[in-house]
Amino acid sequence: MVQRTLAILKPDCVRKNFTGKVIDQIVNAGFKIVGMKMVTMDAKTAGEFYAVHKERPFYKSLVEFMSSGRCIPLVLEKERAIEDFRELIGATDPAEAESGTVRKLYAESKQDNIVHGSDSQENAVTEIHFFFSERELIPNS
Ligand code: IDP
Ligand code: MG
Repeated sequence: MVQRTLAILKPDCVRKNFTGKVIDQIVNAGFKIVGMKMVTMDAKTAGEFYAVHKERPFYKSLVEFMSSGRCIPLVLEKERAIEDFRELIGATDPAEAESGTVRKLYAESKQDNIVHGSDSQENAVTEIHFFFSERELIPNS
């Protein structure tokens, strides 16, 4: 089934100029980019995006990190996009990520881990709409 997932190139990715390399890896893995923008989230917005983690000890630091600079939300389309993108990026902690994954290649810590990927169909829909309106995602060729 063709699915859509939400990716975010996080502020560390943009700051370190890995944007081009990571997008190249995403496209080479067969994902079609159907939405892309650059945003800077304030703390309130970053906190809302990660609200599911608000009781976790790393939440405050995560919100500071995610609102520390520009990031790039992407809507990606592919067969099994959600699962395949999680595989492409690797484990949350780069020390545990498989070789060749985005996080293994570029991430420096469990928090500063370069990229976000939706973890379920339901969350993908919610997260896509967090950043993109329907009219920005009109299906085309
Ligand atoms: P995921 O991004 O692989 O889905 P989640 O558990 O959903 O990982 O956590 C969301 C984000 O919170 C991670 O990508 C990472 O930036 C940060 N994070 C998760 N666990 C930790 C931790 O133990 N310490 C610091 N930051 C963390
Ligand atoms: Mg997650």
